Amino acid sequence: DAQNNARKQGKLDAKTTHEDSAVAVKKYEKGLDVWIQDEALVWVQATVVGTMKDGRIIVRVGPGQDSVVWVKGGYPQLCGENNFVETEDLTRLNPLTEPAVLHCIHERYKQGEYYTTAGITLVAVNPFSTVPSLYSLAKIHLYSTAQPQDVKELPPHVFAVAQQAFGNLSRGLGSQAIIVSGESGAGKTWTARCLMRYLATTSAGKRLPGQRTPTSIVKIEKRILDSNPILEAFGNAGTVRNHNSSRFGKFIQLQFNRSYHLVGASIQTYLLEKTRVVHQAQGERNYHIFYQLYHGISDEERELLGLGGEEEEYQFEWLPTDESQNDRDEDWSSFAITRQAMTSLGIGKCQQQEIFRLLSAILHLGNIVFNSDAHDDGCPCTIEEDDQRCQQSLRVVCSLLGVNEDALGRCLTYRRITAVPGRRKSVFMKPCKPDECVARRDCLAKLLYARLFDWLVDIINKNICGEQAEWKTFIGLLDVYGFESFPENSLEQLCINYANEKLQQHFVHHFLRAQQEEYEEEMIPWNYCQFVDNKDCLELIEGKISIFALVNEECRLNRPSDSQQLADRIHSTLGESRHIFRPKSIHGQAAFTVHHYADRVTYQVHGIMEKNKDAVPEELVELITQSGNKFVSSLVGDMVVMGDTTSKKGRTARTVVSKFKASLDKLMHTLESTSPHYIRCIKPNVQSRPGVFDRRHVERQLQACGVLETVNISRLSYPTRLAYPAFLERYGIIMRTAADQATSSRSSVSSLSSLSDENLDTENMDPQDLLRRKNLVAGGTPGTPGRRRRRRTARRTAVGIEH
Ligand code: AOV
Ligand code: MG
Repeated sequence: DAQNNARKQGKLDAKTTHEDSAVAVKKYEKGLDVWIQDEALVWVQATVVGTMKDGRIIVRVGPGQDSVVWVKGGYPQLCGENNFVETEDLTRLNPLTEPAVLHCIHERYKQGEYYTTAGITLVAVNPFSTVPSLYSLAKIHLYSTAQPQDVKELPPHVFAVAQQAFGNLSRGLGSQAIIVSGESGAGKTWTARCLMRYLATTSAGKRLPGQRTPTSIVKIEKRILDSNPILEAFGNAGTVRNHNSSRFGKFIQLQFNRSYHLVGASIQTYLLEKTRVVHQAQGERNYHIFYQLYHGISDEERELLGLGGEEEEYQFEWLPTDESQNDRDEDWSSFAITRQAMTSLGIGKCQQQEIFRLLSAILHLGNIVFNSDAHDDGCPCTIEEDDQRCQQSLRVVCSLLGVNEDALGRCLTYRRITAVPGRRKSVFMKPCKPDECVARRDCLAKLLYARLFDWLVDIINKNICGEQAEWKTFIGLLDVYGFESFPENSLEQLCINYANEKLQQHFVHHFLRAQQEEYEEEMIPWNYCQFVDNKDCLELIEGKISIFALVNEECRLNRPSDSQQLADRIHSTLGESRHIFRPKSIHGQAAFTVHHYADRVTYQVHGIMEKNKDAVPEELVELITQSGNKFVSSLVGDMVVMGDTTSKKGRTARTVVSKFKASLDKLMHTLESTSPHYIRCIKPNVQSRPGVFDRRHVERQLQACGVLETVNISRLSYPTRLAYPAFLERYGIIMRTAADQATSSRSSVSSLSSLSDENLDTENMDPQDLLRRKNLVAGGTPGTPGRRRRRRTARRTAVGIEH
């Protein structure tokens, strides 16, 4: 399997594979413990009974080792001797293999150990239950008071990562970044919150004895922490995967002054999922804030906002209730927290009312429906007059938004067409079809909500940002959506997966650099240039001639979108790349499959161009700009409309992918200036239940978040590291004479690692033990490429055993 993977990635040539398989078959001697693949458990332990001439291996599996299996293909991997529960760092597994990694995380999970280190990464498994001792004050104290050199020795924990970052910062090592990734519901936001709380609390505590934390610092800490409930109320929603799913990406910079006090912060957000405001899939909810407002508002306010009186309650199309996720009391108490946080962040009572009015207007917009029969008769579409709820909502929307009923009606049911026949420009209004009216209504709601969200982020930033002169360094916390692959994938998934490719590239570079430095320090020759990163895949997505470029060009041409034509252009222009191909399963459909580092994902072209243009009709923007409500009109004040791409002010409206790429480039640039730390969050089961560990699901995530890829890269170099004395203690028994062991540990190890069968002291050993030791010394994992290409090399403090 490892060979197949490596070959796919071009890391292994056919010759090496052939040589390795011959060696591999020879090595499966009787009695050896191995991992074999299993449908449900991914890998199970088995014992070799014998090998067949045709290369098949006979193994025994099962609790009593009672069932015998012939293993074809996919060579079993050696088990080695590991204490999985006590292995706090996956890279210390011996040998370091994919099954061992999965098994180790599982065994630790069973014992309530949710954190495990993987070299420079922390793997965090979501317990899906509150474990008070995990985040107690005592724990905070334990990590925050540890000496910098001792933090690494403490059990793996998010606090350890935070403390290392803070320790580096306060030792003058410059800005730091903690990159949290993982799939939806894996615990990224929870982890980011934990990190923020830890850093805010402990950095304020960093003062001389007897000195009090200045009030200004306490205030800024509170404000920074208060940004969380606001962003989560407006940017999180209940989905089928996570009842508190963040529908935007977030990078927070915690800013520190010369004395390493937290003096401010800034927040950058990425790609809010606007569609959710107007469309909620089965079993999903709209943004939390709508429910909080609906259930949390007082009766007097309820009437003022047009949300119904004490007795009557409006039903809103865009406020679906899902019984499993509905909790009025929680909405009520969360609303109090959101309001309190807004006040703390300088959003006064009046502004809060404006926000609530806007939210109510958006909800009412969803109840506006159109008279579809009219259009069939050749008459223009109108807002439904016979529907009482619709008419009432129309009045409420107009009153709350400060716009005229006729003007709104006209905007939603007519579109402006600018024609330039010859040299004369003429403008006329064309009645819209019912589905176009609905699209314009939805567009208005999305525009208002997205602008409100940006406005909130701006206000928060203004209130938490430290004076530029005051702060010197920062710790960045990145909480972005993890890799996504659904049955249907569109522009959102392409952007999300592109972001993950970028972060993976950043990780691989950092990881390889760290390895290179370590090898240099140990004077071990190792050339990391032979490892390919995901540059080609990134080039395919964002390069000069790329998917993004082709999609943008198609949008610029401003012609009716033709998905098939774009799909064909993508294939004919980029087909040379080994990262793109035509999907087999949905033949004939306009789609393309990208081979990402984590998995292959098929993207449907239909809808990509519209989403990329994200066009807002000028008429809608004008309507809002002319609103009698200053707050509402200010939201779109500086907007550039994607029409014929140039606004009056000469600025060009940019497409979604261009904006996203630019913001990501900026983020990568910022990350480059920091020392990164990585936390990979793992969701142990899809049902979000405590105590359930679905090995296949976890394996898939380890693959997607790059942990297994890291293991593979490690295996291609020196996956097993032992200090000389530990090596001798373990394998010294196979030295022929005691004199051999009496020399320096380094030279003993050197001669020991070049032993052959003839000079092994086999008579005094248990044959099983001898077999295991020989296999471990000679190269634990069969079938791993590169084993013979490199010399065995001893390290100054440890040995690197090539596999
Ligand atoms: P996400 O941020 O990774 O998903 P969250 O951080 O929202 O996931 O976590 C999902 C849920 O898991 C939380 O609401 C908690 O109930 C629970 N949880 C996570 N970590 C812990 C923990 N350490 N201890 C206890 N419970 C935890 V998404 O934003 O959907 O990509 O989009
Ligand atoms: Mg989240």
